[in-house]
Amino acid sequence: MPKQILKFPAGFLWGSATSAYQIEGGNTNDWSEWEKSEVRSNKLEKEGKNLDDYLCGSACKSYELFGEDIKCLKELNCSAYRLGLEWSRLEPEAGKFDKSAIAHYRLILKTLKENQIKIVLTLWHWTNPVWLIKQGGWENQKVRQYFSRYARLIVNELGDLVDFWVILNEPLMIIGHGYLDGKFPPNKKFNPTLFKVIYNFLAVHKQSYKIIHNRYPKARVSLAMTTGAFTPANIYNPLDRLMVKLANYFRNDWFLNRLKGYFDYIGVNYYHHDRLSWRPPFRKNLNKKITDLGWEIYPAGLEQVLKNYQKYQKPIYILENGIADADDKLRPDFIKDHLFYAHQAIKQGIDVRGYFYWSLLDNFEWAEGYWPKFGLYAVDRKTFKRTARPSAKVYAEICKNNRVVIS
Ligand code: IFM
Repeated sequence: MPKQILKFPAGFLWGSATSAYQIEGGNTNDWSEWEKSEVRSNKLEKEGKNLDDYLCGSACKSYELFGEDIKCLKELNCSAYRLGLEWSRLEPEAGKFDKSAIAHYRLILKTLKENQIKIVLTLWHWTNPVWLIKQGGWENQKVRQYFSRYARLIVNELGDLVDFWVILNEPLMIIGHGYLDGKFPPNKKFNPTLFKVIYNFLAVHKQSYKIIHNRYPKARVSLAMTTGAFTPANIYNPLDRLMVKLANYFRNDWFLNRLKGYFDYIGVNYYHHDRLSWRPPFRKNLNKKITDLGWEIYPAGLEQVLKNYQKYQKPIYILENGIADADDKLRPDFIKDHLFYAHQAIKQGIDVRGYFYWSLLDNFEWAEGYWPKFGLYAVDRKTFKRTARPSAKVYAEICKNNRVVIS
């Protein structure tokens, strides 16, 4: 292939993404409690796993070491950072907010601003205060009232520093893993309460959208969608093609359609591609190239997802895209190849305005623990020292020059 230089539009945001629980350390919430539960430890023991690798514990100590993280962002020439707040830290008891936690988050956000880094702030990225879980968590309608109280606090205390809001991160992942396959807390399998949870997610999103907009009418508010690209296993088979239509609708559109009028941009998280067949086992991936987690690498799927979202006529930000690749052998091309397809979308007039690599640091990958390495920076689990991987240099060049060189 001849060398290509892909210029991105002026003002395109280049960033990296993290979430509070996965990097902060020292949190107590539904996840930390589940990680320590007997059921969980027995299962891990049976599988011969080292329990410590599956306890979030100190994570990357980013609550204290946020200055180090900002140094990494500067080294990467990032113009934006997507980070999250930990609800359980801010409201450790129902209705009682921790002033020092608010002040601490304010300090983090102010330091980002002083470093000319735009802030994309996530209010909820899967973890919940224990007091909420004791009342039924997201299955209880009261979550609507509780989340509004939390959202109001954030708007009042931190809202002046936020550039982009993400109310909920990938709510449908919690439906899939929390209520269908049981991999994530509350570990329910094929449980019909998932419908209550979905409707509470929708209501919470709408309410929070209004709360933010009442105070900041020009705010840019959305959610991060867990998207998927689907292709038929046999393009000539109408049933395979029907499967693709259904999968695309339920994964990418159904939830968003219900929020029309309540998002100012679309937040895209893209990791997954599936070749679908109407016959069990339904998924027939070729898996020519896979990540350490076994996920098929399919950069063209990003263009497909972006094209699908054009119909909403809103700016699109790719809020997560990344790879578990401990050897860092695949990551440089992974990033460039995905950006190639993002650029293809832009060339066709799709309004893509930013890209955030997941993740800045190796962090706690939920039920998988610490072994998957998504970071542009490796984190030493004893000293917490951050070390740039070679791919960090590749990404830093892209961010600095606002272009990708494909050779
Ligand atoms: O680590 C997660 C993140 O919390 C949500 N999106 C997918 C990432 C990789 O699995």
